[in-house]
Amino acid sequence: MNDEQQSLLLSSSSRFSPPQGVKLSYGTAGFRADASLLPSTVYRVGILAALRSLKTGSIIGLMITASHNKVSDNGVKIADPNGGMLSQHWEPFADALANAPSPQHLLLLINEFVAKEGILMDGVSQAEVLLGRDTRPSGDALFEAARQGVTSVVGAVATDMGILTTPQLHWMVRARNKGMQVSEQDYFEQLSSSFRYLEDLIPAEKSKFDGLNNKVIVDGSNGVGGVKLKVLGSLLNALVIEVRNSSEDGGVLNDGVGADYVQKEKVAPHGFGSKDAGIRCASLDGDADRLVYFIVPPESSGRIDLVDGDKILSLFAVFIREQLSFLNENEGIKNSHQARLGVVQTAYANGASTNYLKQLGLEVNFTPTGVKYLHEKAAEFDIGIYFEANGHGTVLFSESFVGWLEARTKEISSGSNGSEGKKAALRLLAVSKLINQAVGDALSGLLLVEVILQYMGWSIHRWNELYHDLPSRQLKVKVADRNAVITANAETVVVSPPGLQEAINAETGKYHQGRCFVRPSGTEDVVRVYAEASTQEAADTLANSVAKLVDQFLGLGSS
Ligand code: G16
Repeated sequence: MNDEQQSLLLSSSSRFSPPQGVKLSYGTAGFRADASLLPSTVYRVGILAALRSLKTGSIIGLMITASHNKVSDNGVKIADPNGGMLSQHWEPFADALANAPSPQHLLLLINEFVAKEGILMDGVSQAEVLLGRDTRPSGDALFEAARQGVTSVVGAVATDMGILTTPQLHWMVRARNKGMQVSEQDYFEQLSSSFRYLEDLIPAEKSKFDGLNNKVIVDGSNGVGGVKLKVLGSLLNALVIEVRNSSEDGGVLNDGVGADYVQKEKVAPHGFGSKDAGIRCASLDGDADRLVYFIVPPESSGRIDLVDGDKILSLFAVFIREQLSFLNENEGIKNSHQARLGVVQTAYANGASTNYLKQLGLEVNFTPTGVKYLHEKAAEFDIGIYFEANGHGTVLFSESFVGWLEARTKEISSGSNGSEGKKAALRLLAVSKLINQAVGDALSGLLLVEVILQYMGWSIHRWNELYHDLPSRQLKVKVADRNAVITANAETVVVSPPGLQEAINAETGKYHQGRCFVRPSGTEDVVRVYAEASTQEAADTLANSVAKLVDQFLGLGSS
């Protein structure tokens, strides 16, 4: 690092002092904390993003959001060159940077890291970081911190992409690194045109898309997703998307609204009630990377029937499996290819969903919570579908399989245009363009759900009947140090503190179909408890008993 670079880093970092007495960690999805604690962290992540761009020779994304967290929180995460999450290999460096106590320590860390990674900070190499932020009021000031972080690396440029959903930024990073010049309009164009194309491929006799069925009402969590969904909806023909709780409506972000609230509490978000009975309803989270559906019953109890990420995964799996079988049955297609279809879930997946997927003959894999883990596993298949129960997920197509599909559609372009095999290949190709391949995206996920329901001629009730969820309950427990909980086996077993897992086992054993696990959250300062059992009462009691155990072993004495 030359003198000019050193003095630039020293002078800019002295403007962003780290908060005292706080240890920050990159966590499940980047750094998250009360926004007032974050300027120095966001500034330093700006430096990291610029270094990552120098190292990879590619464009990097930096998103300022705390997604489902309360509005006073904010956060920052990195999108890697392929649009996915930051390489886990760089997370320890991110942690060290965020917690460096002084500009001198920061400089030392950067010097060591660039030497180890062979990063050229010669002022000649160019770097570019795309910056996005959601609608949180703290976003503007943190954006400025990020911009100063990026530009304190000589040769690095920060490009303001404006207010975006998290998946839009990931999509743009991926597309830019594939050599495309992309704007937000291109994102909307790609999603809406693939959706319309898929609609055109629905056999006339299958579509029952009329009356109430052409409408979906979406809770935007008072965040960025609602506004973007309105734009997307205006580009569609038959589907009517009514958005409520958009950030323009004056409500508080994630407060009594949003996918996290709806999925965890299993109640209707603000603004929804028995008047909506019978209509498909959906909910996005604060930065629109999660999607769940729900049904409001006719009586106004506030309770809903939740159609969660597991059911979205199941719907996608049924559809894709059917298309693959058409492809394989089609005699016009040469070089028949047994595509490997795999699904990925976490321990939060309802046991009934896992049984259902296995009965379909699918390979079901489990990873720890966190899109970074699920995505990596799903990428091992020709088509990998991953979803967390909380509604975060997508479908990945391998490049070789997309190439194979493209070749097949050309091969059979003459003579058998209308064959189901060709249509299946065209449908799968359109799905690969509609669904966000970079990361889970509530907007593209919603369009895929909608077009598959049209294709199947299914109501949300029919979809919800694919299987019946086992009753479940999730709780949060405040503890002195959540990182004292260490888990193994995709977070299903506690290995520390000693004795806690045995106590959980003894409690779980009392319940028919009982299943329970605990894990430290990577986005909130809590330990999460998940319990499942044959009745709701039993699931609630099991969750409460285990929350008390967590409190006994680790707690503050107040579960
Ligand atoms: C993030 C991650 C998800 C994870 C969720 C909750 O979602 O991207 O993979 O499920 O946090 O994580 P935890 O239980 O560790 O707090 P989001 O939508 O908040 O970005």
